[in-house]
Amino acid sequence: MSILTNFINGKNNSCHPVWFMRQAGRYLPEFRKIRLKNPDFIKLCLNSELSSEITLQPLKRFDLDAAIIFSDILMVPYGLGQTVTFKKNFGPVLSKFNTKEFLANTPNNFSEKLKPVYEAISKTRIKLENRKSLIGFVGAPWTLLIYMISLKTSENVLNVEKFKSVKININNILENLTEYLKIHINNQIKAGADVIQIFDSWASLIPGEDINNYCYKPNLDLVEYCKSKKTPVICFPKGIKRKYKDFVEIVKPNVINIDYNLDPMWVRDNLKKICIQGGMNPKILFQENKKIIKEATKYLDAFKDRSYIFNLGHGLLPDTNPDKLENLIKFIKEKK
Ligand code: 1CP
Repeated sequence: MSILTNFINGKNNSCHPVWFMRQAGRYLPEFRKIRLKNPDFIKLCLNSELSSEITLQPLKRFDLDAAIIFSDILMVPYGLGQTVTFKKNFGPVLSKFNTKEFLANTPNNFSEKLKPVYEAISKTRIKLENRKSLIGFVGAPWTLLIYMISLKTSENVLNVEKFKSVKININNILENLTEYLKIHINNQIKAGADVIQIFDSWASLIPGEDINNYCYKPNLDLVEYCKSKKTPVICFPKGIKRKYKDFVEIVKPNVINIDYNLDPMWVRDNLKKICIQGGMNPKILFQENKKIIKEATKYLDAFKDRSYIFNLGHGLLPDTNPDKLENLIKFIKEKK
């Protein structure tokens, strides 16, 4: 078993494992070099040789305990037939999604379209040291829907008009999406992923009265699915504030990734008996090393008697200096 799975299962908790969301990406010059030659992001994700190479880039540089497969949560909408492009300085743009058609039909080439993702996982698993984890992931159904039917405005708030116009169908769409996500999770596990992370990056946009149906329920369904496959699962319901407590009690993932808006002391006292991951604001990495270490220590101290996986409260930002990350990783590793 890998360091991370052992740790999550409560074996050898004498150190804090370390990995970073978006550790494979734009802050690394070696990634930017590949990206420059591959302007189509989806095509790059479907190039199993290159996506495996990119996955391993951060592990060549740093003493990390896990790799996360270089892919994207939007590969699922792609697998379901949407075209996905990335507009510079704007973000993802998806073609129109016909929800009625989605509910009526079964796209049968879903796994086939995503095959290169699974091949990338298999290739990476072979090259990765045995004791290192390979993390597979999915976007939670609500977060995918946000992108699939443009449910948020460019100011990152819920598009209320749009939301009202589709509300009647949302439960059904989320349930349908969940079935495809299970297929995607299972394919990743079969290919060699030994941990799954579920990103609910836009859970904060769910109106209060709908949090159970749109967040807890679909996450629970996916968590139970991962558990049935004997694969540890990490949840990240970003931005739901103190509802993290209900989330943990209802969904019961193996690990909960906290975001940077949560006070680590509140987390320690309220999210009990669960392995915690992350928390530090990725913007801290723009400060000088001393300040970075001070902030990291805040998290290590808060969780010193707990199972704690070091990570951030959201993904690494593109302007992060890799040297500062290296310094931070060395510090965490020496703290053991
Ligand atoms: O070079 C580029 O322009 C592409 C930038 C990029 C990268 C490196 C995108 C576009 N996606 C990724 C990879 C990616 N995305 C990974 C790879 C593994 C790793 O973490 O190293 C993962 C796990 C994701 C997951 C993802 N994609 C999320 C969930 C996590 C989060 O950041 O909240 C979301 C919301 C997306 C959508 C997405 N993909 C890319 C963009 C620009 C966006 C929009 C949101 C954003 O700007 O972060």
